[in-house]
Amino acid sequence: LKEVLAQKIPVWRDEIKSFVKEHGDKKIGDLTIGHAYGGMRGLKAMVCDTSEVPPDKGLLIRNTPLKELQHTQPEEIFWLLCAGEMPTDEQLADLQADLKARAKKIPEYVFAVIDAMPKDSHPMCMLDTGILALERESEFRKGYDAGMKKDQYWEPTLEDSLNILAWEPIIAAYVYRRHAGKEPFRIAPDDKLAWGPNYAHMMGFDDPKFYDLMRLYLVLHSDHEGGNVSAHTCHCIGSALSDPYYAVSGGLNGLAGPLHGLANQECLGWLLQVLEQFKGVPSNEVLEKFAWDTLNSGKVVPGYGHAVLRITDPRFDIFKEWGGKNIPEDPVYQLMAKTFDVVPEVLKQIKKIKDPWPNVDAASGSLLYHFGLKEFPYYTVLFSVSRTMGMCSQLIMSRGWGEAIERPKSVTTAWMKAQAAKA
Ligand code: HAX
Repeated sequence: LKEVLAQKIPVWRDEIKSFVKEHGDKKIGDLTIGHAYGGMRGLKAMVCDTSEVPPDKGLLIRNTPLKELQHTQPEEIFWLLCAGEMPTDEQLADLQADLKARAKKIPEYVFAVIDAMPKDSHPMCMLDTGILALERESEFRKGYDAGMKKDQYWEPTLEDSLNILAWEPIIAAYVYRRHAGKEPFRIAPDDKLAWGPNYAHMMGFDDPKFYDLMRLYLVLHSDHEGGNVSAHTCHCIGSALSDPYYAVSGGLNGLAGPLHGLANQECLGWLLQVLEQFKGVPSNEVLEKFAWDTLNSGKVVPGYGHAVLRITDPRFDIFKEWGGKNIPEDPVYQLMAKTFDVVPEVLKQIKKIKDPWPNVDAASGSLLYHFGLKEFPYYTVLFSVSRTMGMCSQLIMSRGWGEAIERPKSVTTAWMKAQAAKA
């Protein structure tokens, strides 16, 4: 991968430099007071080449629709995100062997750091802390301290990223078993397994169907362009040349929010509450009333709506299809599928909601639950392991083309009011 990037990055860097030199003063949008107070929604103010999310299509990874990538391995996706093309079989095998070799070198102190935390700390907090603790290993920081040149920044960023990707499933599996009180907390990796199934194995699962679900899960959550909270946070931290351990840990802290990655935990909770209250899958009418009750109590219906998408999230479709093929009789799966028939019709009646359709988090939990992964505070950790591929590839790209430190200008409400009066 490093050899491929060493060919491509200088070309991309020159292309971007001369593009910005020639066109840097051209306008690409208008900024309003609404943007500044409204979470900068839709504002085109950053660049991400690894993936994009057209509102009417959903995720494209390097221009390829996700549905065309659903049978791949996550390692292939990481390669695609970084290099812009799929690896050959030989390249994939090389990357997989590299990750396995790195996994063997995980520093032991990370487990002691996690052990110092209460067992009921949130699994996301344990994961983020573990990654941050490993910052001592950063090759980027060592290179920077030794005076590395700017056009070399991407190389140790790649090195750190590969170490994080090799170590994170081990830490995440440890967090799972420790949080759930499943001894032994550590299960040794199986060298015969690829990255995704190996993660499942270290968590203590050995069902081939679950291996395939884990593969799919890691593919589907890998990236979602640059402006979402986790990617943007990681990017912002990285732009200060903080190394990938700082940046990825920070990005994952953002993923831990209920409006972002934690929605999968919330969504499964919502489905289970329905099942318990109505002693099974209720009728459409009952489900509709339950959705209204949720909304009327001031809560969001988790798993529905999106800041960018205006269609059913293709990631939801892919998961739903997988469930239909593999676990069609499961009651939580059936309820999840039924909710899809009912909830959008309810949300469409609320004018302010721009997207009434399900996002990825509406489906994933029900599938995990079927296979006995019932500790739903853990679900966002799975999301994190996958999303680290996106965050790391975005960091490698940014360091590759020498992106500047982020520093938008903030203004006061008094300034805004004066501006409004002038306008
Ligand atoms: N239930 C109830 N109300 C909702 C809603 C939902 N599912 N989706 C949006 N709304 C509300 C918003 O809360 C907002 O209300 P206020 O103006 O009173 O604050 C209004 O509708 C307009 O929101 P929007 O413009 O349609 O959506 P936003 O871009 O502001 O927010 C969210 C997008 C994903 C945060 C939002 O749809 C939501 O809270 N959904 C439920 C939580 C969820 O599923 N999050 C996961 C999203 C995918 C993801 O990032 N995964 O990691």
